[in-house]
Amino acid sequence: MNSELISEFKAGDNTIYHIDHPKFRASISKFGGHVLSFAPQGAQDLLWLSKTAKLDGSKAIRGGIPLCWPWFGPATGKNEGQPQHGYARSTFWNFELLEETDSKMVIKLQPEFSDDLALDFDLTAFVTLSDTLKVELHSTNKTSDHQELSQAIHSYFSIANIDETELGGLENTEYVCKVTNQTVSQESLVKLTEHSDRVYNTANSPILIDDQQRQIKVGGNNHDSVVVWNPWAQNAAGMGDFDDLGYQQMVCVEMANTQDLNLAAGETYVMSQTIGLAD
Ligand code: TA6
Repeated sequence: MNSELISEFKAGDNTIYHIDHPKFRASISKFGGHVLSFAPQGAQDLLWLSKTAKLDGSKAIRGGIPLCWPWFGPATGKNEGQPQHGYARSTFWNFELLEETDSKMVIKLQPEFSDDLALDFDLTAFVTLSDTLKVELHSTNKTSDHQELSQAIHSYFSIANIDETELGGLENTEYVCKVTNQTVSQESLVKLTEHSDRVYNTANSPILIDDQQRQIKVGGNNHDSVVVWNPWAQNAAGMGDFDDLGYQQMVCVEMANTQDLNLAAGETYVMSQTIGLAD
């Protein structure tokens, strides 16, 4: 990408682009098509990145915005035995700078999937950066039959302290707790106090992340679920790429499709997440 505002850095086999624009700062990895950091100018990073994340292309990057596609979670059915969360986050992507103005940048991203994967879908992503960040996934069913798609924009948000943080926008919904496999009603603000892995069956938007120091606004379009995750101490310590105390400064809020989304032959489906500081 050719811009005076973009500098390139190598990390092993990976290339990371750093952008310093009048409206924002960001970094994006070719490996995973993965936004690693994003901050409106004058603000602290909205995204959390593990201090022990692998950035060299050796494994999916822990933090920022991993893209879970063309399935979310464990591979099931005909995909059984393939990687959790699919292939998009562990593939190199090509970037094209579509637009650069004083107010924003638009980048088109396309994954270099191996033909051997014989995927049922094509994927193109668009990242629009200004004082907000929008990640948009365009999935096209390239087969001649209906195909099921699940996906998540699996964003790790940076917070001051999980013990001081509440999530708004999920009141009066239900979620499936993947820790206990129970369906639970969510009547008030979300406050996490232990390992939490929740799939809220809702298209609610925006979700507000309030850590008592700032509010991050997480909007979405065409999602049918909101996933909330914090591994907590024991699980964080058990992941080599998750710094042990990092769970105290992060929460995942993910726009996702987990409710049996089916695309007709040739159909394109667009799901997006937009993040920024609440006014
Ligand atoms: O989004 C929550 C989740 O599905 C959790 O179950 C947990 O597995 C998390 O994703 C991270 O998955 P990963 O494969 O990146 O370790």
